[in-house]
Amino acid sequence: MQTDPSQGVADAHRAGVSAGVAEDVGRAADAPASAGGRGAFVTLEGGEGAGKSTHARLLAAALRHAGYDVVQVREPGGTPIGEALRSILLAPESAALTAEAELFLYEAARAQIVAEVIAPALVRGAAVVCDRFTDSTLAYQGAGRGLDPVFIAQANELACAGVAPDLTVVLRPAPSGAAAAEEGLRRACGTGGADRLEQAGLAFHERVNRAFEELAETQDGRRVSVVSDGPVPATAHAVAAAVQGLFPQLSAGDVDAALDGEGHLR
Ligand code: ATM
Repeated sequence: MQTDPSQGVADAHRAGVSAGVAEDVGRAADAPASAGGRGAFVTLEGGEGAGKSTHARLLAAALRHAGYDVVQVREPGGTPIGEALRSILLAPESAALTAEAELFLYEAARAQIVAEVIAPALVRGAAVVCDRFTDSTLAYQGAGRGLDPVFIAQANELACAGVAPDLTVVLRPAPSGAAAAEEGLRRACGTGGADRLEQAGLAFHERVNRAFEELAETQDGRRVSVVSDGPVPATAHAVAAAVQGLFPQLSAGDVDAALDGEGHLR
C-alpha cells in the first residue's frame, strides 16, 4: 500500500472524503450555525508548531463568549478509548508500530470520537471545534509515511460515518519549506520530550508541511488558509474572520475577550 509520497493528497481527498454528509448531521457549508438548528463543525489543521492547539482553544473560548454551545476536542483523543490510543500512538516506546497499524489506530480513535462526541454534538446544534481531523491523516500517513492517499480518503470516510467538517482552517507557518519544518519542530519539542511523531525526522515533517500547503490550496470551498507567523492575537482574529460566515454572532470583541493582556488565552 506504500506509494509515492508526492502523489497528490488533495486529489485523493477530492475523490474520497468529500463524498457524503449524513442526513441527520449535515448542513450546507455556507449556512450559518444557527440555520436549521444544526451545529457547525470546524477543524484546525497544520504541521508541528503552527499553533493549532492554541488557536483551537482561543476560537472555542471566543465562540462561547459569543453565546454558542461549544464542544472542543482534539484528535487523536477526546474519548477514553481515543486517549488510550493517543498514548500508544505518541509514546516513543511504540517505535515498532508499522505505518499501516498507525493509520488504523488513528482511524479507530476517529470512529470513536465521531460516534461518541462529534455527531451527537452536531445533532444537538453545538459548534464543534476539533484540533486536527482527516486532513492530518492525509498529510502525516499519506505524504509523511507514503501510504496510498486514495485508501486513506476511504478509511477517513468509513471512520467519519458521513460526518464532515463544514470548514477547515489550515494554519500555515511562514516561511514555508524546510525552515518552517525545522522551526515548527523546535517549537513543538520545546515544551517537553519529543513524542514518536516528532522524532520522525525533518524530511518527514517537510513532506507533511508541503501536503498541508497543497491541501490549503484546493479550491473545494471547505478549507481556508491562515498564515500563522505573527503575534497570537493577530492570528486569532484572522481565524475568527475565516469562520465568521458560519458563526454570525461571533465578533472581534469575542476574540479580545478570550485573550488576556499578554495575548494568551484568558
Ligand atoms: P498533536 O500533537 O497536534 O496533538 O497531534 C498528535 C500527533 O498525531 C501529531 N504529530 N506529531 N508530532 C500529528 C499526528 N496525527 C497523525 O499522524 N495522523 C492523524 O490522523 C492525526 C489526527 C494526528
